[in-house]
Amino acid sequence: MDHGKNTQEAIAHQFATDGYVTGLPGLTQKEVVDCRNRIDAFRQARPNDVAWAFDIKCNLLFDWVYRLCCHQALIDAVTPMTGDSIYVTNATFRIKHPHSAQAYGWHQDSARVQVDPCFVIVFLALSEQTTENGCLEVIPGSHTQVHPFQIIENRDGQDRRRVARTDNVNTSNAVPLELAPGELAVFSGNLVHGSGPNQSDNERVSLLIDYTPVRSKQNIGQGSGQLVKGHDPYGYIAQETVPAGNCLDVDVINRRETLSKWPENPLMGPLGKDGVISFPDSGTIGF
Ligand SMILES: O=C(O)CCC(=O)C(=O)O
Repeated sequence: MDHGKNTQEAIAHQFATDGYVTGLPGLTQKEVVDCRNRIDAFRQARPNDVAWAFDIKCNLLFDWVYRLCCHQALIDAVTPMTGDSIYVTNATFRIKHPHSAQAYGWHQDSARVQVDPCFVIVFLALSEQTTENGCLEVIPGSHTQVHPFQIIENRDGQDRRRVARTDNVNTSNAVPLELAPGELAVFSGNLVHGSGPNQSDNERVSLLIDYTPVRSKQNIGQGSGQLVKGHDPYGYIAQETVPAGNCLDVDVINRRETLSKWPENPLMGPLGKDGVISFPDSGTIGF
């Protein structure tokens, strides 16, 4: 995608005001089908590994996910907001089966660990996203501060980890982000967002990717990421490696080492008093 200067400025302006932009072009239909085939092949081959492998930082596990994160259309979509030098600091699949209760209550991804300037999230539609199938919903303009929140276990969404949920959200101006397969929404990591269950007969498939400017600092701990564009003269963010293949043992061990070395990130939150590091992991591959 080649945004003209005016279009880029308009996108950056809308993002600054509302905290999101939506309906941007992303993948071709062929690229969507290729991605869906890879998802299905993994699910068929390793059904017991899906829950942890498609969760936190799956860009460290799958070479094809890493390549998607580097896709020019995605990089072009975030650059007006991040600037020219960017890390990918997370990618997670969010797949809702037909008629599943899987849902994400209202939250800000940056609630527990704040990042300044905040990361920008690409929501990549890998299927149609509709109100009926539980598309992403956002609260325009809610990205200017961190709102009070509670920590809960979200068994209907992110199994095996604790998450933040925003208190008393005024949902009267919530906007559902309906998208066609391949399209993108881009939103601030500070934006209040969530989504309901899938009440349709079709699967809702999406990938969320966090893009963090190289100049960003966390208020707690140190972030880590893959430098996907430009240069990093600051060194605030630790360098992650690129996956070797399609969730090979070496990739699993690498992700485990990365999450153990830099455990405090917006998804995992601050370390508790006990200092125990906990994240969804294979459990079947020993060091
Ligand atoms: O996929 C969705 O609808 C929302 C997912 C989400 O907000 C999250 O994983 O933090």
